Amino acid sequence: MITDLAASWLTFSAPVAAAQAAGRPLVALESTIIAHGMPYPENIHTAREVEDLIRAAGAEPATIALIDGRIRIGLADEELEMLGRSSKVHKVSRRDLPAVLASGELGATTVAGTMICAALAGIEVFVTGGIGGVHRGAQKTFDISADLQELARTSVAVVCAGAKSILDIGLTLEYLETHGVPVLSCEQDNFAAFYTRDSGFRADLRLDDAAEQARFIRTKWDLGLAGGVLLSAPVPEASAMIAEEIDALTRQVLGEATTQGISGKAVTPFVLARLHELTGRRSLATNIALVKHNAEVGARLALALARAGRSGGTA
Ligand code: PSU
Ligand code: MN
Repeated sequence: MITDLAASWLTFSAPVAAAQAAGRPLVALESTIIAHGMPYPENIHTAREVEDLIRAAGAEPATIALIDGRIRIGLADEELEMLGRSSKVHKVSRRDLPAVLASGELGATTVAGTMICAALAGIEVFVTGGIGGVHRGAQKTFDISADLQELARTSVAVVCAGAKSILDIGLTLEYLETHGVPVLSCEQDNFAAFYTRDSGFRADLRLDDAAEQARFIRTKWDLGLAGGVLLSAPVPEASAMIAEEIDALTRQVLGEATTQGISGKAVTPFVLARLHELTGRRSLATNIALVKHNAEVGARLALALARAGRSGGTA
């Protein structure tokens, strides 16, 4: 349950507040993908297109960021623009939230950061591109995204196109299993691989229909099993990259990161930017396509959850 004290840090945009008051379904969106995941101006265009897709599907988008010492739920166009243009935006995960809020500086929320804020705001569905995960070589570096811990503890359904293939997907799924995070898939049996459709690993359960997904999620939370649910949707076929190509480039770029001493929270933005560069922006086009597709899947899920009611047995 959200405390009044926590709620006092939130500011809702007028459209989000109106949708919430009317009981219309909401879909949370992250801002790290805008500030650190894509170059300007594609980041802003994509953010707007994703919001429009969610509205067209009958839900209200709520892009989340930290601005002027407030957790902002729903952003105005100028604020999206500011996040997309500024080079001084913090990447905010669980660890960073208090410091960036207290400083009043600009913060873009990661999957973990956005899940925390969405849960505080009472939003059940969150759409992203790909989640963070266990990095390749984590046996040595201990680099495991805080996104995974957040999925274990915070009750938000996260729609993603799998985990970025820059990660160790097998270990990421092991970690999620250990922490009791259900991994659902739609449109295919296997967990998606971000730039490509097939990670080679099966999801726990395939549920294509949004009503079925909603019933699963309600059941989990009705039982008091706190924590997230991951829903994997593959990038549309026409926009997918060729696995061999992206894998080879990924290995190259991860090598560059090591040589240049890039570590911690800088790794993911570095790798994404280098891949965009090396593929002549084809990886960027794929990234945009998969986020837009996730927005449609997430909006359908938010509608189904709203139809199923907040709690109480069968849908
Ligand atoms: N997915 C994208 N682009 C991104 C990210 C995910 O398509 O930029 C971001 C998310 O915000 C995710 C973060 O939470 O990368 C993971 O960073 P790290 O590996 O440092 O935890
Ligand atoms: Mn990391």
